[in-house]
Amino acid sequence: MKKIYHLADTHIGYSAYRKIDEATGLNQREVDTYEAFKQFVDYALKEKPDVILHAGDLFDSVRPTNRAISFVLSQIIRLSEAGIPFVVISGNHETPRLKETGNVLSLFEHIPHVHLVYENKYELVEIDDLKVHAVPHCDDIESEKKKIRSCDNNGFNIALLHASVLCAGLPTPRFMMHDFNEQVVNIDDLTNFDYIALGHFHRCTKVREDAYYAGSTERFSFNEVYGKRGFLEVRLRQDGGKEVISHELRTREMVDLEPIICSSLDEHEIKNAIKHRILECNPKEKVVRLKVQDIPTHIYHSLDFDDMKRLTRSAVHFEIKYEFRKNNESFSAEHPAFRSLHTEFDHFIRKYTIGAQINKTKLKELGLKYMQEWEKDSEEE
Ligand SMILES: [Mn+2]
Repeated sequence: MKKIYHLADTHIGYSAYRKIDEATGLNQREVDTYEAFKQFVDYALKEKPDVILHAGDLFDSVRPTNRAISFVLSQIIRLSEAGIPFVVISGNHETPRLKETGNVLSLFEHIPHVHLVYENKYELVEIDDLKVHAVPHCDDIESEKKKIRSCDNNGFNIALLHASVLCAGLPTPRFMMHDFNEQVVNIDDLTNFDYIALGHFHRCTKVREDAYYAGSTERFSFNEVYGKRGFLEVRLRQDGGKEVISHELRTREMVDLEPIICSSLDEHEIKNAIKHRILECNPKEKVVRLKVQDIPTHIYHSLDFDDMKRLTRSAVHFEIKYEFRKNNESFSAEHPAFRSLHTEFDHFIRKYTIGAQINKTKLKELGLKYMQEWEKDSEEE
């Protein structure tokens, strides 16, 4: 029996939002991605798989920081010292557009038991009786993939790719990330493999009986809220039997709250709904998004941003996204006292004589500019 760990899309070096991890002084989300990868390595050292396959996007960018590189190095060395073979292909995130830039993965050459595939072409990596047919992100992934031939011998054959895949029954590429330089590859001709280990799509997915996306080890956007994060354990038996087990990693909670639709709510109800949603989700240590849809601008301007800031302070990130109601500038008698600051100011300038030398248009522009700056500041604080 062969025990293989398949992971992908660790995106080391990613960082987001403003929250700083107190222990390290580093961006909290950057630390989170480190933690997820370290958890995986800890697990591997304990369970000792025969091989680890990383299906690309080990790093988040072509030029990760020294800190990110040094972190990955320390983890790869732990695996190397334990004698666990580690195969990694370059994904679209770390592959440079220009070859002369050089690939960051090349730094890990010469570490025992580490196999790096980043040369823009198909390569075969052999580890005992296991053949890993590796296709990194490359300019012409379709033709590189065609070079793969499963060698029918006594050993095991695995294909390792980083792309959005197409296959029979899936007429359109369904595993797109919509990020830069994304490649699409058809896997219909990849038959007679014991397993196809895929990277790029961040949600753990069985594409075909023999082909899986491991998914990412952390969440990198609100599109990735759903589904567990972790890695796959693939057990291949000599008789051709196979078992795929998913292992979840502990990651930070990311929540996309049910949007508040303001259409049929009055000002009081809108304010209550926002407060209620915030308290209800218990934002402590979480990454949260709340959409407030169809909110009239004058109500938005009367929100208590200081109070909302206080209520969401314990979150790693709490994002409130406002979508404003259109055509709401015709204020009826319903809300005479709650016109927005903008409207009041505009009204003031038009109605009153402010002095013969004052350019009203200029004054209005300046006033609006300061109000916008102030609003922006109070949102950012
Ligand atoms: Mn990718």
